[in-house]
Amino acid sequence: MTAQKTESSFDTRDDETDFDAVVVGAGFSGMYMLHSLRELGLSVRVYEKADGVGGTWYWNRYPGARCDSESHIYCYSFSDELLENWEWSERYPERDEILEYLNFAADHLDLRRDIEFGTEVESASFDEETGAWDINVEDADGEGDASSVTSRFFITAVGCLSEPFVPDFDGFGSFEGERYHTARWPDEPVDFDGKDVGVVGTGSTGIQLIPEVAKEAGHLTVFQRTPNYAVPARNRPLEPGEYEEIKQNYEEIWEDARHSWIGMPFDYEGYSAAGLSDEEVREALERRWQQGGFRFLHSFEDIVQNEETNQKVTEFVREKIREQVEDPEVAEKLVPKDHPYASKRPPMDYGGYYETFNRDDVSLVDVKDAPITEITSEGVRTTDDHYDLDILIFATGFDAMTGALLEMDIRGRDGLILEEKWENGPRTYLGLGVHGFPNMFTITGPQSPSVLTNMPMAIEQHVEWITDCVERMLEDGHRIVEPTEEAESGWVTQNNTVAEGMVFSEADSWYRGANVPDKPRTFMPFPGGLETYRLICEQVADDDYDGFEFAESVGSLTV
Ligand code: NA7
Repeated sequence: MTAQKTESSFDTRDDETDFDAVVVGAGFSGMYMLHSLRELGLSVRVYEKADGVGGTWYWNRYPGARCDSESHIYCYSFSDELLENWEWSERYPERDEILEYLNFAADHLDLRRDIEFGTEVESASFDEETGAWDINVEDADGEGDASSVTSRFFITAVGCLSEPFVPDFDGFGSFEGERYHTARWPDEPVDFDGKDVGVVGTGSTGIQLIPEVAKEAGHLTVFQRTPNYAVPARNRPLEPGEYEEIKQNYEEIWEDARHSWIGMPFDYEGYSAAGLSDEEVREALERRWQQGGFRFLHSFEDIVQNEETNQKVTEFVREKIREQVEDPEVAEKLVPKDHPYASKRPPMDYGGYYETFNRDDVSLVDVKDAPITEITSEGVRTTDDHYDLDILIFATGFDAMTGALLEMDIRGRDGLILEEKWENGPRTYLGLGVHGFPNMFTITGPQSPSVLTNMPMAIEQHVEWITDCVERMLEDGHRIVEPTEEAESGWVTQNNTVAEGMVFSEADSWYRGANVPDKPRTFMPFPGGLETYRLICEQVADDDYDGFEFAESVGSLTV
């Protein structure tokens, strides 16, 4: 691997570093970060573990994989050219189409020349003497030589759901059939025809996958620990002319999305269900249920803050689940009772998820009552029974938000190890930077809105904020930027306090690190909404980057 520094229009002072910025990851965020910094005149190198762009959408190629954000808002808004030259085919974009879109964007913006594919960042450490990051990279397949480069800025664009989580079941490796994790699905189609298939996990992924597998499998056994509240997505092809109309209104659509709660330009049915009659609530919810997808979450504005509203919505969804399942016993197993609606990430139903359990060739096994004790050579054993399987699929999610960051050995000033600093949970300022780690930015990092939003909106806001900050540094001749400890502590406290008052604290979710044993329990995304967050970030920048310290060298930081 060779490092080449291209000419920068700014005096970056240290022609000694190989790059002005190293970005880790070539999904939505890494691609836009590369483009933005290059526009600024910086030399940028992106390292990407996969053999192509796409991030999440490169890896998640399981049957039924689709984005829950509507396609017309699941794309970059920053480039009119990209918007004009692309057309989505369905209301929700299917995985292959998103990957095609990202490849189109990479070509259009001529990004590939600065991306090194099949290359994994192993470690990154900040060198106080040079004021630069030393970054060690390796071929992702473990073959080939390791090498290292230096860079002034180290920017993580690793995504929030990138590190697959597989429970540590006894006998895990002994299964002699085919075994898959949804986020590491093979390129070639898996043949389910006539096979006994088992799926562990009924989160958003399982709910997308299960109806698809059921169509082909000889018999499907679903191992469910916690039932979920799936709302119909109501996917459909976009009508002729529909996309043209969207294009004409894009300015307004983006404006609404940017200044919204979750990065989606949808109106609410009403402010609160509290105080409304049961009939009024029901009518409002029914309208939203028919619209489907995240529009349902927009039924009432206080849905995650107000217990009364939330209870009404929760009850409504429970009833809807019961209506779709013929066998009342199965229906009761599918109705969540231990957490309220939206306390976990609300999944979407694309293919008749609940009706799938009306099929004779699908069975539901409750592994909360009778947990999985072992994976055997022939299938899955629970405390109650053994299930013979030809194919076993883990739809068991991710070590979310921190997993991919901590996969790298990141060390800041004084050899501070990020994993040790985050021993009791992530600590960031605005989810953008970490005290002790100068010139490091974390796109959609913990304690930013990220997974609670339509991701491209959160990503664009972060990339643009980082770009402005870097530009300001270059203009003013600053070499180092780092959040202060005080600002970081304040932000962590604010994040936790806001979350405590919301419905999120009532579920053991991956938002809180609860799905991974021994992971610290702390609410990781910023729960206050994208618009509030955006205003805070703008205010910070307007106040001379309040909470960040700029310096000419590490030695002149006051920390
Ligand atoms: P999730 O939402 O974390 O779902 C994982 C599922 O796997 C969930 O049903 C878990 O049950 C189940 N699971 C995990 N460990 C076990 C064990 N040990 N036994 C049985 N079942 C288990 O991941 P997804 O991939 O579906 O979705 C992640 C996000 O990707 C999604 O929210 C979107 O934002 C996109 P549990 O609920 O923990 O009882």
